[in-house]
Amino acid sequence: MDYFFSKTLAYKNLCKHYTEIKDIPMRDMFLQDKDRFKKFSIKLGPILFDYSKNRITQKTIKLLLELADEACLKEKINGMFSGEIINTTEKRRVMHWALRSPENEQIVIDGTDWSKEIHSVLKRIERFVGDVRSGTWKGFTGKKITDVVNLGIGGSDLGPKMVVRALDFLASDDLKVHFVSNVDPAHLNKTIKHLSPETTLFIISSKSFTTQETMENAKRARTWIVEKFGDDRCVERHFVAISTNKEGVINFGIDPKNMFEFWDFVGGRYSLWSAIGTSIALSIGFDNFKELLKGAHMVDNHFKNADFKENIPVIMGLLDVWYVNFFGAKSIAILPYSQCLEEFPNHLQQLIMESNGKRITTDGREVDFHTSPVVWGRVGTDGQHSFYQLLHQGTQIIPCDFIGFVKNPYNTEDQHDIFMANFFAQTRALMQGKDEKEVLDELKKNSKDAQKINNILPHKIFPGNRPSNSILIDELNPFTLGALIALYEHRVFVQGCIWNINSFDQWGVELGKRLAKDIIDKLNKDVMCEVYDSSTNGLINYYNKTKRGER
Ligand code: G6Q
Repeated sequence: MDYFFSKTLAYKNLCKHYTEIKDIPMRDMFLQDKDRFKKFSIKLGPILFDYSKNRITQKTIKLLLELADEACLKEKINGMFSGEIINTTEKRRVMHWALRSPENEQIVIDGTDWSKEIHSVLKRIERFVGDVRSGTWKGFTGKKITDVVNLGIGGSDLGPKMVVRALDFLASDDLKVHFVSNVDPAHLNKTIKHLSPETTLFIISSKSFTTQETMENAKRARTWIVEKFGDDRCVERHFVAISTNKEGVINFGIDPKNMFEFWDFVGGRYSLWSAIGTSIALSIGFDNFKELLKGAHMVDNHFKNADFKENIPVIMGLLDVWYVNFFGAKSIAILPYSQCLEEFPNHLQQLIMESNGKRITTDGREVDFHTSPVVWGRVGTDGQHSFYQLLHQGTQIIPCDFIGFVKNPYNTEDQHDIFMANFFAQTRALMQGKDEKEVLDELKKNSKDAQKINNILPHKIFPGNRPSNSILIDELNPFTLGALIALYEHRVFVQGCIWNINSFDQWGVELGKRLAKDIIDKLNKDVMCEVYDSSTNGLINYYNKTKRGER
């Protein structure tokens, strides 16, 4: 199939449609159609997805769906769910969805029933989690584990950390879960400062078991533990590994019986559902972890089976394309109205940008259009007192996702109402804006001074017409969180299919990693470094000299 996004008929039609629609204010669209909310919202179990505050008409959706057809989106979805090797540059299947399939659903590929493999690891994790939480698993000196430290980075950190923080209200009081990712020694030091080696268990989470940051932290953690007990046998009681690399785990000195495996068809940023989620299960219990998987599975079924018009990830992904490629949006903001989802924007940054921040199509051509937007965000209402100014009156179009819950897990109803009133107010204010006449009327009520009014008038105008999605969920629990994450995963897939890029490799992180390995040999040397450009040489030489105490 010779598919190139910007050469499609649908692209042409959308360009034309964009010129028809670009100046129409959403406030007029709402006035003209009382059913707009009904027409542009989708309910999926406990999730309401309202996309009516977008710069779209029914024709826009029709044209975007034509684009999906031209991109063979349906076939591509089926391809992922039937285990095709769609990560072509790494020659891998993409099967994170399989990790959340129920035990009775067979997933047979090349003669292997992956459901069996996956559930057998899950059962081992269940036993392990039960043992640690109940105190059956003991540290080297026979004490119960009170602190778990997950050592991992990128996909082996961001997802589990986000979930653990989000569901903290379900966490056991007797077992604290910490995350150390950075190779900055401060990260590990600050974390273990108040911990006791006797009651601390480290989980080395690394798909490859070669990642510099994680391995350095793991080595240092090992020293901390071994020095305390003066006996190598303590490693067995204080370290477990999660990886696809059994040999690496054994070489580190961890008995494979203390290793939980996963597979190369699970990408790092899609791995929280695998053994990489062990820290989640330790924190909230295995039954709750299963609920997380169930929520994601519900969304997998929805994505696979729902008509595209009613398919939340499909609509989300197409709207991203609409704004990035036709309105020229450069970024999207993720705005959870939930303190519990504090880490959600960070997780999505990796999920979206590492997946689709690319410029070469799956058939090796360079794109002549933009791909992934920059993803950023922060919980409301903190963001309101920080960057919302730019969202309302800045010069860029920044589509926003508002995410909130009807019930607050901390049961403080009145305060939660105040919180959610802000959510609803912001989406309305962004859409509606405040035009010159409205501002003028308001100013005239308070002052008769025409000069003063004229001076302040332009500053008080809000152009409005700023798009947002609202995702309103009945309550935050493992099931709904699993579903929410999976919605975004599939949204990313939809974007990738339309742009025809491989959302599952990440070659862009390689160059810097390699260079760092090269540069480490140049540090702490007496000879001047001269092999790089003058800036890099200059920085290295300054660092070496200053470290030696020279000026
Ligand atoms: C995610 C990326 C990347 C990866 C980390 C950690 O999709 O591949 O963020 O998760 O580099 O890799 P390891 O798990 O192999 O240590």
